[in-house]
Amino acid sequence: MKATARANTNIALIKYWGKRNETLILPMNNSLSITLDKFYTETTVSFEENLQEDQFFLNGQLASEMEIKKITNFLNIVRNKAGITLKARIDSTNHVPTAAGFASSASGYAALATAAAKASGLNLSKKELSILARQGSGSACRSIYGGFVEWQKGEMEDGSDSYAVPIASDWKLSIMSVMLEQKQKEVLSREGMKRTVETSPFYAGWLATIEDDLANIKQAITNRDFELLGTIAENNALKMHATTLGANPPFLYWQSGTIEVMEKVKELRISGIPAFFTIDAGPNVKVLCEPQYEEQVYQTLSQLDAVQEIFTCHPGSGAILKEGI
Ligand code: 2P0
Repeated sequence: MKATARANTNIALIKYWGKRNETLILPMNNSLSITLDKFYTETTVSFEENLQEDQFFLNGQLASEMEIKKITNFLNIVRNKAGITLKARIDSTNHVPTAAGFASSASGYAALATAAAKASGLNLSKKELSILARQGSGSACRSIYGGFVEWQKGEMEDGSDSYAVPIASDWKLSIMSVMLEQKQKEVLSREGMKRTVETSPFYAGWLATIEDDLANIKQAITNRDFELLGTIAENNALKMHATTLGANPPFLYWQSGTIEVMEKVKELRISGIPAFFTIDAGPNVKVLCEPQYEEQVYQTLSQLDAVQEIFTCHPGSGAILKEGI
């Protein structure tokens, strides 16, 4: 009863921001992401007879009690489904630079769901795996698939229609993760989105624009219209961050370096290089461009003092069980 899986991180172009059900992790809005090729989590799950409790080792270290509790809650969903009571040993390795601002919870829970389902004897479809991964961390449901992926929020109260679906496309965009010096501790995305839903008067405005953003960005993907894709993604990210300023207490994920990178991206556009930014729940900036401009974008952004490192990524594959299992 042992299995190993690998899942990549993803970056949202239309952001998931806000839950309508915190226990089942059901979102207020659809989101759309690209699964990346470079950063991933690899996880082995082994259900064993002689264990009294679940054990969770992250990067070779025994995880904190809080992390183990979260994992146990998640494994209880798997155990209930599989009709087993065995405790598990989990070994997880994050190949995600911790400060790069890529959510390792997305790759983490996508890999855990895939490995735990297999190890428990369940034979789940991709859709079922996406529903399962979602219950660990919302963005993880998108990492089950590769390339462009949409998380459909669904309408049902039990979450049975809230899962990710792949969007057929082999468009090879470049996603550059621009890493800045981490200055202060952020409001965790889970807390940040909750506070925004509950207190920000701008939240309704955010929700009102999602449908159009989604329709337009899907059109852009179909037509390989990079200008349109970038414009929608940049605008969507700015709207998400605007909601945080209206929250009570207010918060902002940006630092001065964040704005410097945003300005530089605009300068690149003025100089004729199509590049657009998106930002998640942290100060780092992800810059989108087409592969032929990668080098110029990299060189230009590297010159900024605030920039520590730039990781260039491309669309990658969905979660997989490792061979031999
Ligand atoms: C996203 N983020 O769509 C958005 C944009 C952050 C900003 O998904 O509470 O770690 O575990 O469901 O998935 C980060 O949120 O949150 C996230 P939970 P998650 O990528």
